[in-house]
Parts: sequence; structure tokens; C-alpha cells
Amino acid sequence: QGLPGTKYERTFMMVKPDGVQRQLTGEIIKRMETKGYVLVGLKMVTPDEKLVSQHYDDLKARPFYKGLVKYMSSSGPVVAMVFQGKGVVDYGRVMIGVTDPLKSAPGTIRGDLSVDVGRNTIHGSDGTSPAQDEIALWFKPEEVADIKNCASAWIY
Ligand code: 3AN
Repeated sequence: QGLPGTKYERTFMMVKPDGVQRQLTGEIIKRMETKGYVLVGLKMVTPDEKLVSQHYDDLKARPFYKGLVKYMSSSGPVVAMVFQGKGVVDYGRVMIGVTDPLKSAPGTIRGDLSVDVGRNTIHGSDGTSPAQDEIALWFKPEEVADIKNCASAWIY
């Protein structure tokens, strides 16, 4: 399931509350789908502090951590997604841009759509191992579609 390095590699992405409020969900899904990545998991969730803290556990020591957890857990829903395809973890990060939208290249999601580092619109897993952990944290196995059997060989 979602084996890294294959065309079934999977990543976790999330439209953050600012992206949902600015109605950018469709734009973000469109960019990933037109690249050739397959949306295999999708849900709107209003995460509580516990879920957000687990998600950002590796940032516990950072000065912005508390504000980040508060923002993500008290600003309304996010859209949690799983995308599948060859190279989707690393290339998904390329499509997103770097953490600071003002340092993200035009053509990237953050470069085109965001300004503030604390409101940078989208999250994407930083590596295949975090991707697997984050998918498991946000989705039950049965909530992620197994569509590899109906995809044509040339559709990534
Ligand atoms: P990325 O989302 O690009 O992987 P991380 O994992 O370093 O970046 O940071 C996670 C989230 O924490 C970012 N998406 C951003 O919302 C927030 N963040 C990161 N750096 C800062 C900062 N200097 N000030 C405020 N928020 C930050």
C-alpha cells in the first residue's frame, strides 16, 4: 500500500484553515490532479489540539509551536488529502514551495497563493516516512481508496 518509489507512492497534504477560508481547496486539488497525481483520500476535518500536536510533534521545541497548534485547532476546518503517484512526496513539496511563501518561487502553491509563513495555506509531508505516519494519523485505512487496479498503466 503506497509503496515509496513506485507509482503508488502516497503523501499526505492538508489545506490549512487559511486556505479553506480563502476557498483555495479546488485550486490546490486542481494543480495536483493536472500534474498527474491521483486523489485517493479526502475529508474535511476540524482537528482538535491533540491531533494537531501529534501532527506537529517534531516542531515541539520551536518558538512558534504553541501559536501554530492554537491556530490549526481553533480556526475551523482543514481539508485532509492523500495523493498518490510516482515521486509524489518529493515533487509534492516542490509544487508547494518552501516554508516561507515570500521565499517560494512563483509557480508554486505558496509562491502563487500565500504571503505569511504562519498562514502558508498548505501542508505536505516532508519525506516518505513522515508521509506514512501522517496518513495513518489522519485517515483510517478504509478511508484511503485503493484505485491501482482501475488506473491505466500510463496514468500516474
Ligand atoms: P513546512 O510546512 O514547509 O514543512 P515546517 O514543518 O518547518 O514547514 O513548519 C510547519 C508549519 O509551521 C509551517 N507550515 C508554518 O505554518 C509554521 N511555521 C514554520 N516556521 C514558522 C515561523 N518562523 N513562524 C511562524 N510559523 C511558522
